[in-house]
Amino acid sequence: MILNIIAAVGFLGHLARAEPQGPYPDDPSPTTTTTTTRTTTTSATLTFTPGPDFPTFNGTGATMLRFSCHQLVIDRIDPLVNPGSVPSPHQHQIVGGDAFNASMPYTDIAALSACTTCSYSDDFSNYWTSNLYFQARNGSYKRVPQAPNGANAEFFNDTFSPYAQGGLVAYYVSPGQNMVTAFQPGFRMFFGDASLRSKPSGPWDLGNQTCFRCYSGPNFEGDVGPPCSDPAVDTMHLPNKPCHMIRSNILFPTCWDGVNLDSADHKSHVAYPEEGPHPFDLLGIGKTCPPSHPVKIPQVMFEIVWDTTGFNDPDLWPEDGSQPFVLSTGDKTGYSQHADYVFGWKGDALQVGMEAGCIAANCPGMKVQSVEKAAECLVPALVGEDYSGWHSTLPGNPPQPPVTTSTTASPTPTPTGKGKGKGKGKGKGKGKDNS
Ligand SMILES: *[C@@H]1O[C@H](CO)[C@@H](O)[C@H](O)[C@H]1NC(C)=O
Ligand SMILES: *[C@@H]1O[C@H](CO)[C@@H](O)[C@H](O)[C@H]1NC(C)=O
Ligand SMILES: *[C@@H]1O[C@H](CO)[C@@H](O)[C@H](O)[C@H]1NC(C)=O
Ligand SMILES: *[C@@H]1O[C@H](CO)[C@@H](O)[C@H](O)[C@H]1NC(C)=O
Ligand SMILES: CC(=O)N[C@H]1CO[C@H](CO)[C@@H](O)[C@@H]1O
Repeated sequence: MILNIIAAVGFLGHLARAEPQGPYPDDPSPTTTTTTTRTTTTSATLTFTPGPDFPTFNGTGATMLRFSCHQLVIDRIDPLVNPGSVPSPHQHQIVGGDAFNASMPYTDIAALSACTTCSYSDDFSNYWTSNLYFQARNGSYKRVPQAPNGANAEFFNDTFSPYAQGGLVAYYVSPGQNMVTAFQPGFRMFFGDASLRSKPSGPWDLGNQTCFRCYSGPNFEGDVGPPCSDPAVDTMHLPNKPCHMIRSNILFPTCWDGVNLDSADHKSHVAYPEEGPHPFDLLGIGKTCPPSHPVKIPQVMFEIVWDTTGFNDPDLWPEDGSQPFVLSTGDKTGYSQHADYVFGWKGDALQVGMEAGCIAANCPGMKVQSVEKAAECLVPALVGEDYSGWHSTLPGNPPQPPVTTSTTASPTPTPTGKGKGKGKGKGKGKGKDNS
């Protein structure tokens, strides 16, 4: 069964490349009792039950909620790392409930929200990440548009993701029934370090927790396996060659101390399993949570796709052979990619979802809304910078760490500059791609 599931994950990638169509869940008359077996290139087999309502990994009870959240706002605030700062040091793209604000109380966010941009309409959480910019040879920056992640939409019975504007795809994984505990109201966590400019040194290699995938062609070509699993297409740094699109995947730790909704660094109340960070393989969340963090929580992953096709003219790329993309942190390496999570599912909706035994965007017992409805949910930008067209600096001209910075000692971004930092050399820390 384990092999079957691993193969299944790879198999999802094959679906995007127009494999012969099978009895997928939205076929008009699914054969409810037929088990479909497919052979993959790994020579393991995939066994899934196509109907009647949703795809499952047969017999395992594993759940993978996979759903999109449309853009809520793009703004330079960060209620987790820089609460109350308007503006915060760098720009984010934000999705989820409309209770999002420059600071957010440790209460039930769902109760404060009137709407959400997520397709699971009981999810009023807020999720945010940095944006990607292109830097032209003359030094000017332009934001790289996001692309909807329509890959495998049929398999997931997902009528939302292919039409979402901006935002991200969120994943919540449980390896089986009653195996994870949903987050509590007020819970929040952070992954990454906005000041990193080189591969982090630390107890774990985080290469299977954050990566960029370089698609080799249209229609998600090159999507050959689970995120951060294939060194041929996945790198922890920004790809050093032109890609059709670039996808960023960021995974959160899967163990919680069971007590604290947050911690000073927004990280130490959660932890990795004793055997190390669990890759995204649908097998779940790791075998053994450490005694300090005994509670298994769902494995949460964010996925963002940027359409870089408009920026791949070699004449526009830097003459020194480096790559031209830069995160809104001011980082050309990609190592500063980070993700912010503020839990806000209504009532027990997330726990119900984690027991659904379902791998889809429409799991049983869970409320969904249309992408049109989700798009109506907006919050005003508090800083309100113009981020369209060309700009001589990134929003906030984020202060750059020294070129040699390579540390995990300081887990939170160091800037407290509240948008100052004008006149800092933005040329620092760039140059060739690390690898
Ligand atoms: C697919 O999703 C729609 C909602 O978008 C739902 O009404 C329908 O029942 C789902 N179909 C299957 C086969 O799961
Ligand atoms: C955001 O916070 C400010 C200051 O506390 C408050 O006045 C405002 O109503 C909040 N907005 C939302 C949408 O909660
Ligand atoms: C910088 O280069 C870009 C891309 O060639 C161009 O569109 C933009 O107008 C230039 N900006 C300035 C200030 O020259
Ligand atoms: C993921 O990373 C952890 C920590 O380095 C490692 O123990 C584990 O083997 C990795 N998993 C895979 C599938 O590479
Ligand atoms: C091995 C196993 O669990 N098989 C199950 C696959 O799914 C069908 C339909 O739900 C069940 O009837 C089988 O028992």
